[in-house]
Amino acid sequence: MAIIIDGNATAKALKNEVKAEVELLMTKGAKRPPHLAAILVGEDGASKAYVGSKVKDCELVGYKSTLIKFEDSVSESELLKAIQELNEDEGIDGFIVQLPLPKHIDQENIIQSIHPDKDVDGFHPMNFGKMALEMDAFHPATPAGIMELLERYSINTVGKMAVVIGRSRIVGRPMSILLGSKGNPGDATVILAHSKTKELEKYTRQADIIITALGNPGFLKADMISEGAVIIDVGITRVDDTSKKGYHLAGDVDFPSCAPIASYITPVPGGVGPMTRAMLLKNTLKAYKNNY
Ligand code: L34
Repeated sequence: MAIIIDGNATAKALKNEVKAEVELLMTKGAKRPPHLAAILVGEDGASKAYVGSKVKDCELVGYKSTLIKFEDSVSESELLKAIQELNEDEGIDGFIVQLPLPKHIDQENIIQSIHPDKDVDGFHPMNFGKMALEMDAFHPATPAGIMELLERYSINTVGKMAVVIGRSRIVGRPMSILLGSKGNPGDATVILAHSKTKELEKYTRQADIIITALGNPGFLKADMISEGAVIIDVGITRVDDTSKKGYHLAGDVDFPSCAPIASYITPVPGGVGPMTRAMLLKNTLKAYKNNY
C-alpha cells in the first residue's frame, strides 16, 4: 500500500513557515506586510472558492490582500486597466488573475499585461522563459507545489523516468520543465504526454513518476502503472451528485485501484490543491522581498 502524501499537512507546515518569516520581518521594523491582490471574473463556483481560500490564506499568514471582482461581461480593456493600476501600485507586491476567463477575453493578452515582477502566478512568458532556462523566476504554484511535496517526502527523482500527462500552461508544461531541470527534485527523464500521444500506457507502465493533469476523473487505472510508481494527481473535477453540496471532487487517478500498487500517491482533495495555495504565498513573499 502506498504512502498517502498529505497535501493539507504539508501546506499547513509551509504556511506556518511563511507566517513566522512575516512576523520576523515585522519585528525587525518592516513598515508593512506583504500584499497580494487577486482579480476574479464572473461567478464560477470553483474559481470563487479557490480565490476565497487564497484571501483567507493571506489573513492566516499576516499578509494584506485585496480582492477585485468583475462581472462576466467585463470588457478586456476594463481588465487591462485594472491590471495597469496594480502594476503601478507600489503597495501591491504581487497579484493574480484567476483563470479561466470568459471566452470573449484574450487570456494571453491579459497574462502578458501583468508586470513580470508582480506575476506571482509565474504565467508571464518572461517568468516562464526564465524558469525554462533555470534562471531566477516565479514558478507556477501548482508544479512548484508538487516539487515541494517531492522534496518534503524525500522522493528521489534523479535519473527517474517521469511521465507528465497534459500540457497546459499552468500545470503540465511547466511541470515537465521543472522535473527535467537540474537538481533534486529534478534531473528526471521526462515524457510530456498529451491528447495526440499514442499508446500512453506504453510510457506510463515504465514510469517511476506519473503526474496527471487532465481533468478526466478516474482516467489513470491500475493496469497503466507499475509496482512502486509515484502517482501525483492534479485533476480536480467537480462531479455532480445527490449530496448536500451537490457535487464531490474527483481526481484523474482511480485511487482505489492505484493506491495498493503505488509507492506514493496524492489524494483528491487534500493533495496537490492546498499546495497550490501555499506556493502562491511563497511567491508573494519573494515578490515582497524583491520590491521592499
Ligand atoms: N491565475 N488561476 C490562476 N492561478 C492559479 O494558481 C489557478 N489555480 C487553478 C485554477 N485557476 C488558477 C488554482 O488556484 C487551480 N487552482 C486551485 C486552487 C486551490 C485548490 C485547487 C485548485 C484547492 O484548494 N483544492 C482543495 C479543495 C478545494 C475545494 O474543496 O473545492 C484540495 O484539497 O484539493
